[in-house]
Amino acid sequence: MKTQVAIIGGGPSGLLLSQLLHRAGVDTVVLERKTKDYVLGRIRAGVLEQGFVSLMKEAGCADRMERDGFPHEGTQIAFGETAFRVDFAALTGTPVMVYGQTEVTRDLYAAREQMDGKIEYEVENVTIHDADGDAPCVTYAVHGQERRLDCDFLAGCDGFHGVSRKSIPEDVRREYEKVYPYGWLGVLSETPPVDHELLYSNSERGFALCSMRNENLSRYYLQCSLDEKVEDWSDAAFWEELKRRIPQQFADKLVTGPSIEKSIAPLRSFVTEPMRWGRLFLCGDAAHIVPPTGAKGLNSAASDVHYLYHALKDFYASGDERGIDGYSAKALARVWKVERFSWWFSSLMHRTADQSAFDHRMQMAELEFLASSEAAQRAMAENYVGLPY
Ligand code: FAS
Ligand code: PHB
Repeated sequence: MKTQVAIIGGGPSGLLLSQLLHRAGVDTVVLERKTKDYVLGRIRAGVLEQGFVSLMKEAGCADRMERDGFPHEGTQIAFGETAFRVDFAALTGTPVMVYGQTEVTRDLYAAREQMDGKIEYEVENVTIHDADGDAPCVTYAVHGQERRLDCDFLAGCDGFHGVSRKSIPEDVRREYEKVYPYGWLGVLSETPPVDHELLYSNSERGFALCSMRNENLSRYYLQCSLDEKVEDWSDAAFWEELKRRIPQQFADKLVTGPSIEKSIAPLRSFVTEPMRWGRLFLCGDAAHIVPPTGAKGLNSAASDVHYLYHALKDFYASGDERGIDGYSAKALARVWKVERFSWWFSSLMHRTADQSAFDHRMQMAELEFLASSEAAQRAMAENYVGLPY
């Protein structure tokens, strides 16, 4: 089989890139390791930057998001019993969109199917060949049947555990990593959100986040230690701890109920450079990971897709290679700013066992400054709503 762009990974990055390129007349094939239902079963991001919303509109996939999504013009931040609001609309003129990654992925799959986009599921043994040559290809198997896909370019959209990044020779790759000494225990419950906006809370017992998917579907997170297991946490224990980590005014109105999903995610910051090797381009989690505190994982995948889509569209339209030659540097310039914000916000909101009394005072002073300074809140808001592409 032959295509113009072989896309490895059928998560949000791969699907969005495939949809955008298809609408621009560029042929793609998406190779996905899992089934569609498995991919849709993942509970992940919940907050989209305006840039992502615009990209979904450009891809012709934003109708349901615009109908069912919730524009949020601010967020609440709490430390101890103090809570304050960062007003995105007043400080930046831009809201964010609360709409789950699961729904984004559902919309993208629906759009691909509507355009008869080529997606191969349950692929195995995906191997990239000749990425640094002129005739790259991918070999793989489906239900034991060996296949080969010849292509002009390869997009590695296969996430942190995929094969694309590792296909770049170790002596070419430079990797940067910070592993955080805590994880996030997440719960999804069919209960009304505790407030109409998100609440990020730094308490002496640890971080908590109150988020949502819709008026009767709430998403909550608690900072947890890396040796904890989901089975260590009953629903009752989770709700009890959450109430102790948010200001009383919110705890008093928290509506609890049975969890319909419960999981623990480790937190890391990670970047690989370069994001291009020959005809292979890395996108999204295949190239970089952020702690979810700043809601940037999915959103930085979107900016990579934006850059790569325009680069490949220009190449096929006019042979212009400036976009593909500049892709890695351009994507990484934004990635590193997103990494900084995600690291900063995580460091500000989480407590660690090795935190000295001085470190704690610094954290409290930074929160007091953020609570009282419009300039500090504007800087935070500019990063949270999304830096320009
Ligand atoms: P993805 O990992 O989503 O998709 C990669 C796809 O490639 C997967 O479908 C995988 O099955 C497939 N694949 C892997 N190896 C393959 C192979 N060899 N061959 C073919 N296919 C292969 N971000 C936020 O903004 N907020 C959050 O709260 C948040 N929570 C998260 C929780 C968890 C547990 C994780 C892991 C991530 C979370 N993220 C969050 C980040 C997440 O949303 C990612 O940024 C987003 O999924 C990135 O999308 P992709 O780059 O498409 O990678
Ligand atoms: C979520 O709703 O899953 C979510 C929202 C904001 C974050 C992280 C996760 O910063």
